[in-house]
Formats: sequence, structure tokens, C-alpha cells
Amino acid sequence: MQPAANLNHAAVQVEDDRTGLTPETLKRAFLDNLFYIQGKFPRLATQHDYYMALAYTVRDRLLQRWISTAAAYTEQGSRTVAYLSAEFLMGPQLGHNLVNLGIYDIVQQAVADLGLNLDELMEQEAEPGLGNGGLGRLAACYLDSMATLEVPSLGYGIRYEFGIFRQDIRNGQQVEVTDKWLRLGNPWELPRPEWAVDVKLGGHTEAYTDRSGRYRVRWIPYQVIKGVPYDMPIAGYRTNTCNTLRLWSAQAPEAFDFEIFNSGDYLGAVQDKLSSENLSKVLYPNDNISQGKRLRLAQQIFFVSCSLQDMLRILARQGLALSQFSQKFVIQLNDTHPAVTVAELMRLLMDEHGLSWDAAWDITQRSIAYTNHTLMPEALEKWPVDMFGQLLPRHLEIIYEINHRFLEQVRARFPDDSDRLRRLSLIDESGERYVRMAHLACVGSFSINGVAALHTELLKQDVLKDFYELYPEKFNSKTNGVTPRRFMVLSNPRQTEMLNRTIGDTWVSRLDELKRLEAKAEDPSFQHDWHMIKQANKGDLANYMAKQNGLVINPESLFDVQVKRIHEYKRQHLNVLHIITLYHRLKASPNLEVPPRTFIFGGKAAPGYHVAKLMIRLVNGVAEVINHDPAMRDRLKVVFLRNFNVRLAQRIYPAADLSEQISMAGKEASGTGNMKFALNGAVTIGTLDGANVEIRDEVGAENFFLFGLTAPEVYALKAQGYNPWDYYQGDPELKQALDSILVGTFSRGDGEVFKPLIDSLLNWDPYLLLADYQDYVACQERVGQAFCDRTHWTRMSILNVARMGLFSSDRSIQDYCRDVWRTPAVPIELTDHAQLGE
Ligand code: NBX
Repeated sequence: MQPAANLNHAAVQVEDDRTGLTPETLKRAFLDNLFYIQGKFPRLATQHDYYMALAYTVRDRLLQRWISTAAAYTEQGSRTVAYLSAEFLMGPQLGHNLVNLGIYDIVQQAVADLGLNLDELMEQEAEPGLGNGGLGRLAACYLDSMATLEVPSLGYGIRYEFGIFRQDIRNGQQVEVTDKWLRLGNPWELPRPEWAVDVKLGGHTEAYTDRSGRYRVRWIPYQVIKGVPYDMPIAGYRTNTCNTLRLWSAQAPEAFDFEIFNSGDYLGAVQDKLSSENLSKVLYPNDNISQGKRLRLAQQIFFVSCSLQDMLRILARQGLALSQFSQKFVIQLNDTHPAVTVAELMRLLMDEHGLSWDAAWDITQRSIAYTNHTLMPEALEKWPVDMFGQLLPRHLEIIYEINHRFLEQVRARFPDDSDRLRRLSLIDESGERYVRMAHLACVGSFSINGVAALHTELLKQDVLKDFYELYPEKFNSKTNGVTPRRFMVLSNPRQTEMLNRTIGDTWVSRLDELKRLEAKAEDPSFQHDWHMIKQANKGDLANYMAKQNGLVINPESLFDVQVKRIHEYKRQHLNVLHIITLYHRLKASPNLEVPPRTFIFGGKAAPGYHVAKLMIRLVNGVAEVINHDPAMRDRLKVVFLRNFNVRLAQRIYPAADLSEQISMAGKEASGTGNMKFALNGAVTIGTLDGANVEIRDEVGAENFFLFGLTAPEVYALKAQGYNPWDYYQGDPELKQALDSILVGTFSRGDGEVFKPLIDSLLNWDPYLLLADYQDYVACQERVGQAFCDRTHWTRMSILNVARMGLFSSDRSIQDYCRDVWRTPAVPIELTDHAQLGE
């Protein structure tokens, strides 16, 4: 569309106040925003008003990049990654945008000149916690890297009104509080109501013959919901690229209200509006477990349909034909949460755009790539066929047809193999019938990837074995990565300054340059400075823990940290068994020579996951006993930090000495916290699981504390018949630790509280804690000894950082671009697009 003729040559002056980067313009812009947007003058303004004024000042400086980027992509018809994810765990935006725009220091100075403190202002921001854990945070890191690498991309997701719950701890137990992150307004989003779309739900389908005599299907829905996009800017690190994260918010469509309104049922119409808005109300708080709720399926089709319709609009707007869809877009599915994309794209192309099955299938299969994030059977999504058909009758028909054609092919390749057909079918018919979303994703995509080398191998051998035999060419591995901008530059300014001083600042976007630090690993003065930085970071965290938990923490103690979602397979309780053992040893032998340790935990449990909640209670029970025991003063402390989120993560990684990555081998797909710790100079104690394997390969076995069974050993032990009782009886220290929990030592004498947890360990122990206990405790002894040799420990810490270059999300994204997406970079020139006629 051309602008109206009389606007063609009109021009807006982009004022200096909205682009200028000098302290003077920044200060003027800040005061201007305080007055004109917040409607406050300094004497009445709150810290939050100041934060908002600063956020708008920064947003203004993003807008020119954002508009130039959109214009360049439109003009050039650039090939674009559509990253579909039910979760984007973005974390606070202000600091990160300051880093990426390269204006952190100057803004810090400007606000200081106004008598304000940048850290305090950043504290005012409500963090967008639109994700559960690793999967959601990975999506956020990937957006940062795509923008930094100038890869055209659109993130598509849901604008949850309530993100992941806030975790409170009362009487040692988790209490969930709703996260009203939008309450005071969100300066980092722009609503785009003009691009709203409708999504249909429920009802039935009808066959009909169109004017050219072709068989067609129309879907008469029971309900229509409007999706309104809200755009967030995603600025690259020191590039002009500013991509978009487009999150959909559910609303009732006016037309629907209107009909009921005319019939006089006004309150009924309002009720419908409310129920429509429920769709994007809340993030499901489960990680690595699928609940099979109708509302969750509705959320999935909602954001998938909105996003695909948006892509088709963009395609048309750029004058491209439907047949060019897979040239314009590559769709990456972040796990199976958006896997209904396969059926919805087919439906849109056939039913709404008149394509034949074959033409639609060709486009669909060429456009979609699927990332798997889990080996946990309970996390594999499947929907009861009845529920699926009631909500998505047309999609179920399409899935049946895909399945029919697919199984025909399988039958041709593997005649007389009905078992294989049953295993591969998109429909699980072993009992109640289910739609298997991972199977739909595998059949409908051209690429299937795991998130670490071991994970991909296990997918090929186990979870997706039949698909690997059928389509070996689709499988590839993409080891996860994390963004050094947020998890080093922003969160660890001391280490960043030292790295910059030593090797220059290009490592921030070329992380392999950290290699050049290796030369310094033996340098005593460098080691000394490195150690002092870790001490200062630990001091900061000690102050935080003093405020939050009322504990006096010795910053000289070994900070032994496990922060991640609470899950049995991640084995936080194995960590606890070691703490109890150490406690018993110190009680029995007060002169035992072990370094003082502070055990730090953080993480949320899914609200319905009772055993995980008990694990939190156990940590707090052990903390209560140990922290109050005078004999343990200066020797052991245990801290559970409430409400682990992105902001808290950024405080913790820089202060860690030891990173706990102790999942049962074969269960953690990759892990990404493991990378964040090591990049901040922590040494890892871990199993050969997920990306730990590759981290150890990179940093060197001598700089990594390895313990535990390997994945093949785990399978072998289980096959041979694992009996946890044998380990309990065979190891007096293990028995003592478990018994002490059972008799109520850590629950004020109540012997019932932890019974379910201990019973499960003694009778079943699916994650082999008891089998790995002895090796873990022995390994922890080696850790303690190594920590006592400060030079040795510091050298390990330096070498960990120096050798972690592979684990930048920039490297991951380059791998995806090269092997899967085939998306060339598009450099952006800043032009004055405020010139309306362009
Ligand atoms: O994805 C995580 C894996 O557990 C990690 O090993 C991996 O590093 C990370 C990124 O690849 N998976 C994860 O976070 N899953 C979920 O949060 C999840 C959420 C909802 C759901 C299933 C899984 N229904």
C-alpha cells in the first residue's frame, strides 16, 4: 500500500531527543518522558516512574533500528526464521537493551547526574517470565543471537497475562503467588490491533463441492477468538538489526458479541468475552510434564493459527505466491507445543486458500523443522482423540489423512510389519486413543534435531528410533548455547572488565576468542585478580542472602550451587544426601579437614508435583537444622533462595564456585545452566549427561569433576534388575542419611512428612540416586580438597572460561542457519524512515 498522495512528501523530524546518545540528550529525553508519558514531575515521581521514563528513552532509541529493519526485510523479501514457541523466558529488558545498544555506561552516568541509581531503576522492572525453564530461556537466547547475527527472524508466542508464578517460601514450603507482571504497564511492547486475526474452535465440518466441482471442506466453528499481536523489539548486540517477538493476546471478536447482543443476552455476551480472554491468561507451570488439559491445547492452536495467518499476510503483502511460502519462511517448532502447525498450515492452504492436498503437503513439509527437548516419557505430548476432535474437528480429519498416507508409505517400505505400523502411527491405539504430537512433528517436518550430541543419539536409538530408521536424513544435532550478552556482560561486569582488559572486547560476539585467556592461566598476578573478582561477586550474593534469608554467609566458603527447576530426575535430593552425610561426618569428627561450604539451592516445583515440593521442603528442613547448629557455624550453611528467575539467576552464576549438574545420565536433554555457570568461572560436578559431555570435552577432564553411571550403565543396571535396598543396606553412611530423614530429624521430629520421598527412593528409585550416591560423595571429597588449593582451583576456573567458547548461542544459531534454515544474514542500514513517502 502506498501512503496517501498528500502524505508522500511529508516528513517527520526524528528529534535528537529520541535518537541522541550524549549524556545531555539522554537526560533531556528522560525528563521529557517523565513529564509527557508518566505525567509526573520529579517531586511526585516514584522510582517506578523513573524506570518507565528511562525505559521509554531506551525504546525510542530502538525504534529507528526496528523500523529500518522491518523496512529492509519488506523491501528485500528476506528469508525469515519463524521461531514458534509456547514460552519465551525473556527476563528483564532494560539492562539487556542497554548492553546491546552499547549505551550502558553512558546511561548509567546520565541517570547518576540526575541523582538516580541505574541498578535501583532496573530493579523496578517486572520481569516477563513467560516460560518455565530451559526451553523458554533457550528461545530468548536464540532471539538475541539471531538479531546479533543479523538473521531475519520473527519470534511467535503467547502474551500470557500471568507468567510463571512467584514462589514464596512459608514454613519451608513453596507457596505460589500469581505473577501480575503487566500491572504497572509494559513499556517494551507495541500493540498491533490492526493485524488481529480470528481463530476458530469447536463445532463441526461440512463437505461441499466448489464451483469447479472440487471436493472441499468447510469448518463451522462453535467459537471464534480474536488474537491481537503485541510486538517486542529484539535488538542485536552492536548491530542495527532489531527483530520482533510477536506475542498473541486473546480477545472476544466484536462480531460475535454483536450477534448475542442483538438477541438481548448482553451478560451472556460479556461472559463469552471473558471466557475468550482466558485463553492467554496463564502459562501452564509444568516443565517436562504434559498435563493434557483442553485449555492448553486451545492455547497451542491459538498461537499457532495466529502466527501462520500472520505469515500468510506478510507473504501476500510482499507480493509473493503461496508456492513461495517455504522460500520466504522456515518455521522452527520449539518442542511439540506448536506441533499442530503441521495440521493448521495444511488447513489454511487447502480450506482457506484452495490448494490441493499435494501442493499443501509439499509446502508444509518443506517449511517446518522440529526441535525435541526431552527424553522424559511423561513430557511427550499426546491428546485424547475425543478431546482433540471436539476442539479441532477439521485438524483431526487432516491428521487422519496424513496418517493414512504416511502408513501407506511405511507399509510399502516395511511389508508385514504391523508392529512397526502401530509404533509409528500418529494415533496411539494401545488403550484410550491419543494423537501423538511428536509423531505429527516428525512426519510433517524436513528436520528433526536434539539439543546436545548425546541427546540426539538417544533420540535416534530410543525415543524416535522408528522415525530414524525411516528418515535418517532428517536427523541432526544442535547443541544448545547461551547468550554471553546477558549471562556475562550484563550479569558479571567485573569479569567482563577483566576479560576486556586482557583480550579486548571482541569475545562478546566471537566467544571462541576466550581461548586467548589460556595463556594467562598460570600467571600469578592474573590468578590473583581473577580470584578477587570471584570473591567480590560472592560478597554481593552473600549480602543478598543476608537480606533474603537472614543468614551470615562467609564469602570465603565454597559456594556450591544447584539452581534449576525442581525435578526428581535432576536429583536435588542427591545433593541433599551429600549435605546430610557431611553433617554427620562433622558431628562425629569435629576436626575433619574440609573447607567451609555454603550450599545454595533455587528453583520452582510445578504446583501439582508433590514429590518435587517435598524436595524443597527437605532442603529447607536440612537448612533449619544445620544453620542453627552452633557446631556447624563457619563450616556448613544451607540456603534455599526463593523465586529463582532470570534476574536472580544473573546474581547467582557469577558468584558460584561449584556448579551442580547431577541428573541421572540419559535424562537431561542438554542443560543450559551448566553453560552459564562455567562461563562465569564455576567448576562443574556432573554426570555424563546432556551437554555436560561436551563441556567436559572442551574444558578438559582435569578441570571437571565427573561421577556417576553413564547412560549405557544406567540401562544395563535397570535391565539386570535394580534394587535400591541393596545400596541402602550396603552403605552405612547412606543408611544413616536416609534414616535421619525418616525419623524426622529435618522435620521437627515428624516422621511422616518425608515418608513418600524416602519410600520412593527405597522401593523404586527410578533415577538411581542410591546407585550414584557413593561415587558422588567421593567426588565431592575431591572437590573439597581441590578447593583448598587456591592456585589450582583458580587455574581450573580460568580454563573453564577460556574453553567455553563453543557454548555461545551465536554458535548454535550459526549451526541452525547453515544446516537447517539456510537463511543468509541481512545487514541493516539505518535510514530515516520517519520520511513517510519512502
Ligand atoms: O530444555 C529443557 C530440557 O530439560 C533441558 O535439558 C534443555 O537444556 C532445555 C533447552 O533445550 N526442557 C524444558 O525446559 N522443558 C519445559 O520447560 C517444558 C515445558 C512444558 C512442557 C514440557 C516441557 N509441557
